[in-house]
This record gives sequence, structure tokens and C-alpha cells, in this order.
Amino acid sequence: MTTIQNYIDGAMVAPVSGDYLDNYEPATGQVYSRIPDSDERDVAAAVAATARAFPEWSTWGEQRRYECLMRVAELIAERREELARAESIDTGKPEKLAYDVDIYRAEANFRFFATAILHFSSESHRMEGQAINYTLRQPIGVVGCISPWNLPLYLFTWKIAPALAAGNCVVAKPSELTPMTAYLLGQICIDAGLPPGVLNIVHGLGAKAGQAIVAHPLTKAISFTGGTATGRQLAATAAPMFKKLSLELGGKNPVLVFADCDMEQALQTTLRSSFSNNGQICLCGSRVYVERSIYTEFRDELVRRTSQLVVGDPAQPETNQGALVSAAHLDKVSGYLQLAREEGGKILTGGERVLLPGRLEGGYYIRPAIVEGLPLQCRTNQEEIFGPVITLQPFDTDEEALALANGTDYGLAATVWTQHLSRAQRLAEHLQFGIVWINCWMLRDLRTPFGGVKHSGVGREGGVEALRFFTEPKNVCVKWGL
Ligand code: TXE
Repeated sequence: MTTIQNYIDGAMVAPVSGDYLDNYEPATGQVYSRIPDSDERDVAAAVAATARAFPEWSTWGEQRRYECLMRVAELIAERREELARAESIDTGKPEKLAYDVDIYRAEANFRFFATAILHFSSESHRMEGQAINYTLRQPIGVVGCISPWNLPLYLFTWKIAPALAAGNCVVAKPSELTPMTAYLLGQICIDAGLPPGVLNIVHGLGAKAGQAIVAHPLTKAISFTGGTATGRQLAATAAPMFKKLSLELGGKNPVLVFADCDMEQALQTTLRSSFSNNGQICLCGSRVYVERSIYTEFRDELVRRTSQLVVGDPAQPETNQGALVSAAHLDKVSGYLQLAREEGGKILTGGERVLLPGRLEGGYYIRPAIVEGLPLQCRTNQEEIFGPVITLQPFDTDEEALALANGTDYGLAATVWTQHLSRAQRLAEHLQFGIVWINCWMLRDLRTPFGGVKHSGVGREGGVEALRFFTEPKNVCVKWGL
């Protein structure tokens, strides 16, 4: 059984307490590794190492930082298969999905931000006849990065790479449910020659290790992805300390399907946007609204295709749906399906627990579900389920579709299926979301701003937005000489 260690000051170290937590394999429901149950003492050691490393790392220059981060990317690429297997075992997601999406993207995150820093520039403002202002964008110092379990290495590196590229030193914590690839990343950083203390990875519980990172007076900025309730709690700690905050939180994303859409494209992509990674992606569409004239046809075909998805062993290439991340999450998703029934919903397909034979018999498997007949205001349509469950509802007009789409507290991503250009543009103007996809889903350009509005978060990640977040602007005003 692997015993994961913290990565602090360039070395793998045990937690100060000597205590470890069990880590479960979702596919089997069995404990398969142990992770440090870190507390504020481990965080203090990590912050101290980070603070020591900062003066040198921040003055290395962009070119040297670029070379170092590219070495990390290359080592991720070399170990792609091992990392994908580890991610699959830790999360329950199909190994193929981990390989194609998660690990590919972790590597891309490092490459993207290593090169982005070479092109990063700041503004100057000339005051005619008086002065020139130029803005320095300096690294902040010690920053905290806290990430969730759904896309472990993908989201961990999405924060760490821009923070490091911009010249900061980082204390990071992966989710306690999915620590394995973060542990392997620590080893990769050692092999890549990242100087000690530049990145520190502390494992453990959110309320203990995570809270200690947020509350530490030396962490000047916190980048967080996770649940909305956790984001609120984190902001309550960080805001009175005037820390910079980037919060990427939950979603309840709508998909609007108009009668003039390319039906085949809309069906194929809605199947993916509903059930990829078992619906455990903050961008998944969970409320699907279909124009009434094509509702029955679209519904029946989506139900047919959904019922054919293969729920099975994440290690097998034919598996579409692996296991949910934890027993608690399986209970949560099953609880929402029960609630959907109580609220008057009809389950058109799925929702049953799947019991697989042999070593997989204790795994957290469930059939992807489609629910019909629920009003917008019910809890099933308002609260984030974060599982393989979508609701379907017909609409009659553009105005109704827009009101349904905007009718929750969340505002992360919306998808629109229509061939009608001006309708698409009009909706894009009025949809209250950080991201709008027209005739596509999850088509990601890493240069674009990424994040949500309303209860889906504060701030943006991606491209220049991330580099701006991880730097402090300082204006310098130089008066013309006499
Ligand atoms: O997330 P948490 P959980 C949603 C989804 C899911 C729910 C809860 O609905 O069911 O959130 O998931 C750390 N101070 N999303 O419980 O608790 C924690 O250790 C500092 C949406 O896993 O928010 C982990 O590293 N850190 C989401 C990270 O925060 C704390 C992805 C996220 O955990 C902390 C995941 C604290 N007080 C879940 N408490 C998305 N939008 O992508 C916890 N943590």
C-alpha cells in the first residue's frame, strides 16, 4: 500500500503528527493508500520553505522559469500512462478519459503558462507633456492553491503553473479524496530540478490543512476550485485579511436546444456534456431545455443513447462510465434521485446502483439518469448534484428559454444549440454566465477567461487573467525631465 508524503522544501516528508488518512479506490470501495493528515504545523513548514525560496525564484527571469516549467511538462508527458492509471484508480474515472483529458491537459497547462510568461506584458499610459506611467506586474510572494477531486491533476496544475510562471512560490493542497497524482507531481518536480520550496504540496483535510493555508498570514492570494459552500467559508477567512481571491465554484448549467439545431451534433454533444466523468465536471450541462416541436424526438433519442452507456471497470477501454468518487458522493447523488421522485419527477432512464462482480463489487457505480417533469423552482433543478443526473424540460419561446436558463443562483456555463446566428448572439448577450458555448461544449482555448458569475464564483482563470491574478500591479509615474 502506497503511503503518500507531503512535498515540502524539495523533499518528501511525513506529516508532523505522524497521522495518516485512508484513501479509497472508488472502483472497488477498498482502501488502497494512505495520505498525510496534515495540520497547521505542516502548513507552517511549507509556508516557511516557500518564503525562503521566493527571493531567488522571483528573480530567476522568465526565460529560466520557462525552461524549468517546460521540463516539468516533459516529465508529465514521459509518465503519461502511469499518471493516467493513477488518476483513474484514485477517482474511478475511465483510464482512457484520464489519459485523453486529464493528463494531456496537466501537461498542456505547464507548457501553456511556461510560454505565456514569455509573452506577458504590462501597460503604459503617457500623459502628454507631463509624464509616463508604466505598470509593473510583480509576483505576489507566497500563494495558496486548493483544488477539488473531479479533475485532480488537471485543475491542480491549472492553478500551480500560472502561479509559478509569474514568479510566485506556492503552497498547494489537492483534494483528500484524490491525492495520488499530486503526490506524483511532487516527485516529477524533484526530477525536473524545481528548486526546493518553490512548490510545496500539503495533503490532508480541507477543514484542517486547507483552512491553515487560507488563514496563514503569509499566503497573500488564494486560488480555489470547489463547492460554493466551501468557497463562502474560505472567503470569510480570507477577506478580512485582504487576500486576493479567485473562486471557481459550483454550477447548474443549462443547455438550450432549439428546433433549428443540427440534431445529431446536439445529441452527441449533450450526451457528453451530461455524463462525461459521470457528470462530475463543473461545466457539465445538468438542465436540458428543448424546443417543444423537437422535444419528444430529442428526448427519446437521448434516453436511448444514455441507456446504452457502459457502466463498468474504469480500467477497461469500452467503459463509458466508471465509479463515482466516493461512497458519500454516491449517497448524495442517490439522495437527489429520491428527491426528484418526491418532487414529482419521472425518471426516464437510469438512477439504479450498479453492482459489478468480483473485486469491483464494493465500487460506487450508478446508471446515468434522465429526469422529466420537474419545474424550475424545485430543489432538483436548483441545487448542484454534480453527478450523472440531468433534467429535461420543453420550452416554447426564446424568452422562456432564457428565463429558464438564468433561473438559478449559479452562473458558470451555458450551451446553446441553434443554426440561427442572430438568436445565438442575442442569447449570448443575455445569458448570465461566465462561459457561453454555441453549438459546442468543452471546446477550450486556454487563452480565454474562465470562471463564473453569481454563486459560481469570483474572478477568472486562464490566459492573461491568471497571470494578472498571480501578480500585483504597481504603477510607476515618471515626470518628464525639465
Ligand atoms: O468540495 P470541497 P467537495 C461541488 C460539488 C460537490 C461539492 C462538495 O457539488 O458535491 O462541491 O465537494 C478543500 N478551507 N464541487 O466536498 O469541500 C478540500 O479539501 C480550505 C464543485 O469535494 O469544496 C478540497 O481540496 N480548503 C467543484 C477543496 O477544498 C477547504 C469541484 C474542494 O473541496 C476547506 C468539486 C476549507 N474550509 C466539488 N474545506 C467544481 N466547481 O469544479 C474544504 N477544502
